[in-house]
Amino acid sequence: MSSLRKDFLWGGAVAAHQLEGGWNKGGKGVSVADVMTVGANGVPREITNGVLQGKNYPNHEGIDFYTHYKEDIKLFAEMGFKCFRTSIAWTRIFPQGDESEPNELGLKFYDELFDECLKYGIEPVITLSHFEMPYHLVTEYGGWRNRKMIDFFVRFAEVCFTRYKDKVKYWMTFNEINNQANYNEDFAPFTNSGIAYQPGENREKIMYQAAHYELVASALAVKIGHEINPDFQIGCMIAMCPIYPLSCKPEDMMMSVSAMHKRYWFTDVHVRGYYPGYLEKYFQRKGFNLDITVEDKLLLLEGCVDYIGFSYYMSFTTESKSDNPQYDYDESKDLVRNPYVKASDWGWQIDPVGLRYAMNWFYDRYQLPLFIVENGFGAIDQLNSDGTIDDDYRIDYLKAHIEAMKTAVEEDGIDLLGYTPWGCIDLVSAGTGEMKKRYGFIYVDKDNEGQGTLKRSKKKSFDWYKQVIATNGEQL
Ligand code: BGP
Repeated sequence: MSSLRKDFLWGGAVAAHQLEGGWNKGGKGVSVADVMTVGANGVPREITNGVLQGKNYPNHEGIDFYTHYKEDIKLFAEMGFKCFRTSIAWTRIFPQGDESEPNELGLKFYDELFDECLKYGIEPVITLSHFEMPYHLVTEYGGWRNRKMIDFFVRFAEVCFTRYKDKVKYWMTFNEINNQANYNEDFAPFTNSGIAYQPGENREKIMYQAAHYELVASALAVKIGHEINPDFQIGCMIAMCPIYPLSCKPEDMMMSVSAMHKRYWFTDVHVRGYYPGYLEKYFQRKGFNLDITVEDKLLLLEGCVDYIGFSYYMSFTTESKSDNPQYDYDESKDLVRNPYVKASDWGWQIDPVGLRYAMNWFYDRYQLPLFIVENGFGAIDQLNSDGTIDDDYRIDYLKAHIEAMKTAVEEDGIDLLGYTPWGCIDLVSAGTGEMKKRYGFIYVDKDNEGQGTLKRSKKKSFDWYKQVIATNGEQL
């Protein structure tokens, strides 16, 4: 007998801008993702000035899910998916972001997509904002550094909730909202917040302000969503990389506590509806006078999330430094290599035990149902001479993580809604913009230069995952 719920939501996860393609079809506007270059060979991705330069933008075609979605969902159904996590491209619904009326063609696309899922009994699990805000909102308003964004986002959320209220039950507001905690990296904050930092600006303060507006927008969306359909389950989406102390030295332990605060305070606000004391003290210490009104605070309390969606790929490790007595953790310089775990080709530390740890951390702190909405192994797949792919490394990674997840349910009593491995079909990488970092059970014939037939084929992991779902996780 499986320890997992009978209605456990096995499935897979993707995001609109990483697979749909059709970047200018059906009245779609230009999103932030549409103007980001490829970051091959460790070169960071860049936001251009919006001048579009052909093949520098692999997501423009993606894997053309926009026209292949029926074929792809049929393959997901064959694996036995109970749910499918994707996002709604904001720019399909509001091409510029600030229009008063939505784009009917965009709305229709998702109607058809969700109907196609439901035809097979696959429940759509929907992220509203997954790294793809309208580019116009960046150039015209400065992205989330501007309070006006709250209205634009909430309007978008309301239109989606109203239109799909009978087709979608599980929602998430902002993908990996806490990735911007690393404000020194241009990529992460930009995609989450649409902020292009100017030289000499206090990035940290801007990040906290932008995050506050996002959290208010999220809370307002949750509140409105529950009014539109009380059965909605609306969650947050947190990028969870637990941050261990490098040693049992008390100072290292404190550094880890502080690092967890810095990276996961977003969850405190989403779940509890108010700012944690440690962050208020931090703002005071730093002299950050943020625009946080009494009305905002009330809204935060009224829009607490129903569950915690999170991604888990790896764990981090940190250590204390003698010149940092207040443990002011900065993600861009305070991470160290964990000597006990191996890493992927992209340096992501592989740590299945960390998933169990993370689940316990969330559940002890919040007692809300959890949903693992991303987990997976990005690798360069090699084709055999007959075109097949033996991705045993992917199976090994997923198997170890599913085992850890099951232990957390079985032995630690954690309430887990589902598991949707990332990139269930090959797609464009968010971190690099490339095709070669693949996660899928389904291979898509397209290379880094954008060449290929887009033909879909099953990898070895396809049948493996099918059997995992069929046995509700018993046969791994
Ligand atoms: C998460 C994002 C996804 C996805 C995944 C893998 O951070 O939510 O969009 O891309 O990571 O990352 P990458 O594509 O860089 O391998």
